[in-house]
Amino acid sequence: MGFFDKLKKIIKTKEKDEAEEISKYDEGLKETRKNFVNQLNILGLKFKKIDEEYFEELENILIMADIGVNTVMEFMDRIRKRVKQENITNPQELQEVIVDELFIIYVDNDTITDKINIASTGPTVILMVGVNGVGKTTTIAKLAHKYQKEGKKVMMIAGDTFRAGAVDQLHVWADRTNSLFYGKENSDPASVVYDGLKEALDKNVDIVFIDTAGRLQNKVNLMQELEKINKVIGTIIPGAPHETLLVIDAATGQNGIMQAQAFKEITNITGLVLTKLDGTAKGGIVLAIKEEVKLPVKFVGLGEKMEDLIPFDIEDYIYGLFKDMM
Ligand SMILES: Nc1nc2c(ncn2[C@@H]2O[C@H](COP(=O)(O)OP(=O)(O)OP(=O)(O)O)[C@@H](O)[C@H]2O)c(=O)[nH]1
Ligand SMILES: [Mg+2]
Repeated sequence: MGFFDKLKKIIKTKEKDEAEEISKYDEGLKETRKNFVNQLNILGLKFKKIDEEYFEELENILIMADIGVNTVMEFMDRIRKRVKQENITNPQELQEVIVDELFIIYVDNDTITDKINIASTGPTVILMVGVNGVGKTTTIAKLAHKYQKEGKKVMMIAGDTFRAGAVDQLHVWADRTNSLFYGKENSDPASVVYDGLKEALDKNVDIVFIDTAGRLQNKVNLMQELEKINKVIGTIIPGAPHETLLVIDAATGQNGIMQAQAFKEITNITGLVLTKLDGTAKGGIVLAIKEEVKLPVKFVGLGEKMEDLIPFDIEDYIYGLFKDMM
C-alpha cells in the first residue's frame, strides 16, 4: 500500500475521536496548503520528466515553504536517490514520494516526545518562554483551559513584570479560564514566582503556568533572569520546572528557528509551541524546526480562541497539508 493510502486509512480510524483536531489542521493549514501544495501540483503537471530543472524548482518550492535550507538539502539528496533506485521517471509519480520523505524527516528523529511531563506528586510547573508577541500568554490561557476542562486545578503566575499591562492581561485570562492567579506589578519576577509557588503548594494546585517576559535583545539579562527563576522554582518544588516550553510564531519563519537556537543556549527547553500556524503560508517550519533545532513541537496554535491549541500530531499535520494531493 502506498503512503497516501496508509495515511488516509490512519486518518479514517482517527476521525471519530479526533474529528475536531483534524478539522482544525484542515482549517489552519489552508494558507500553507494554498501556496506549497498548489505549487507542488503545478510542478507535477508542468514537467513531463524528472530532470535537473525539475529538481531545482522543487528545491525552490521547499525553501519558500520555510522548510529550512539544511533540511531541504538533505531531503533533495534522498529524493534523488529514490528517483534513481526506484527508476521514477514521471513527476506525478514522485508526488507521493515527496510527501513520504517529508514525513520521514519528522518521524525519523528520536526526540519525539510530544506528551507534557506531568509530575507524579505535587504541582506540575510549566515555564513559558519566548520573545515578545509570539503568543506566550495566550498559549498559557489555552493550556489552562484544556487542563481545567480535564478537571485539574490550574494556577497562573505572572512572571512578566516588565511589560506594562502584562500582569493584568494574565489576570483576565486566569478569570476567564477559572484558574487561580498570582501576580504583583513592579516586582522582581523571581520573587513573584517564589510567592506564587508557595501559594500553589498551599492550595494544592495541579498545574502551574509561569508567564515570562521575552527580551531576547538582551541575551545576558534574559539568561540571568531565567536562571534566577529556575533556581527559585527548583528550590520550592524539587525537579521543577517539569516543562520549559518555548513559544515560536510560525509566521516568523527562519527567524523563529534562530530564536529556538538562541533560547536553547540560555536555558533548558523541553519543547516548542508553534503559534499562528493559521495565519501563515509558512507551515513548513514544523519540519525545519524538528530537523534543525532537535526539539519536539508539543502544541500548535491554529487560531486565537481558547480551543485553538492542539497537541501536535504529525499525521494530522501532513494530512492537513497534503489532503488536496491525495
Ligand atoms: N491567529 C492566531 N493568533 C494568535 C495565536 N496565538 C496567539 N495569537 C495572537 O497573538 C497576539 C500576541 O499574543 P500574546 O499571548 O499576548 O503574546 P506574548 O508572547 O504573551 O506577548 P508579550 O507578553 O508581549 O511578550 C495576540 O493577539 C494573540 O491573540 C494563534 O495560534 N493564532
Ligand atoms: Mg505575554
